Amino acid sequence: MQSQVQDTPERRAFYEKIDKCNMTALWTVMSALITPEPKSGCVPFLWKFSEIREAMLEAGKLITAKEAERRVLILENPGLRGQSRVTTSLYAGVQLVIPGEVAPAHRHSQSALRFVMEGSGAYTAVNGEKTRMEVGDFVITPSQAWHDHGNMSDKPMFWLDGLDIPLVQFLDASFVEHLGQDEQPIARPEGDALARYGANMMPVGRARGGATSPIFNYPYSRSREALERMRLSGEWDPCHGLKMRYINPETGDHAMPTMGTFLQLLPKGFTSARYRSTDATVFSVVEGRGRSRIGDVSVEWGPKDIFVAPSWKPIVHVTTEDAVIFSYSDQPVQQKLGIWREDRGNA
Ligand code: 1HN
Repeated sequence: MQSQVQDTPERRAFYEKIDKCNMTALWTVMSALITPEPKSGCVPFLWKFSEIREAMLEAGKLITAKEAERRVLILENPGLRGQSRVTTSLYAGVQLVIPGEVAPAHRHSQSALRFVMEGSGAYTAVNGEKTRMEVGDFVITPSQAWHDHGNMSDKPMFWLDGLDIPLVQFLDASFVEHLGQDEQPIARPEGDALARYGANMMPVGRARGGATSPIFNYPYSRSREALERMRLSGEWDPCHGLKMRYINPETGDHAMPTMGTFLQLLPKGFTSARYRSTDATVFSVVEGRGRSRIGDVSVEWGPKDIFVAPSWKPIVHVTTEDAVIFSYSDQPVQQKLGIWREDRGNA
């Protein structure tokens, strides 16, 4: 590290003088601005689903989804408390929709992802189309898309919400509107988007070309089947096992412009090669058990647990069962800015 610039009475007097003019000498802060490696308040942490679930059911007795607008408990990184952040750039929360409830229609500039943890058959409507959700489904609400949720099933539904809130906040680009009715008008039959864009084909005609994938529900049944097929080849990545990136079928780019989303299979008894990257990542376990060493912290995980790895902290996963893990990060943003870095060691 660069040595600290010497303080002298003359210099200190100068700093105080320019301070009154809203100026600061770069040489007094430079080493904090450009660090040799990422330096983050974000720390590794794991939330047990059993604890989340219990708190959520208690919240369910305290407030309706309608009054709350969204009944969500925010997962706050212990190193970033009070900021509604799970990582420096991203938000995570767990949402509960009880049978018979609706979360009213609104839209905002923040993009949102849902990853279903428990329940079956609750729906979300996005841009005039409804989709019923099952465990492991990855569902997208693009920036400025109207969305409302409802649960016509007979069981509570829990899902993980991932949003780019801190990123949008940083850019001072937040807008929200309320539709003024619980449910948005439905204009397309259920399954329309997946039929148009989810069959390795796309409609011929006027180009759509949005920043977000036109598919807004990537069903777990399909993604899981792909992973199971792939394992037959036995081609495991030393760092990631079998890791798939959700894509926008129109472009091959990430499914969402601000959040990269992934699903990976790690077989029983797998120890991953040490890996680090500059995109702090939120992991949501679907199946299986194991533990992960993140920097010098160890977390033990099972189904539905959620854990977070900060930027550039080395990660090693060890499984005791076949495991399937969903994850998201700000990787697409960093890649577009040309600053994303990964370190696979020698793997
Ligand atoms: C939001 O719109 C949802 O639509 C969930 O389900 C969580 C957190 C902050 C701001 C908006 C949703 C949210 C949110």
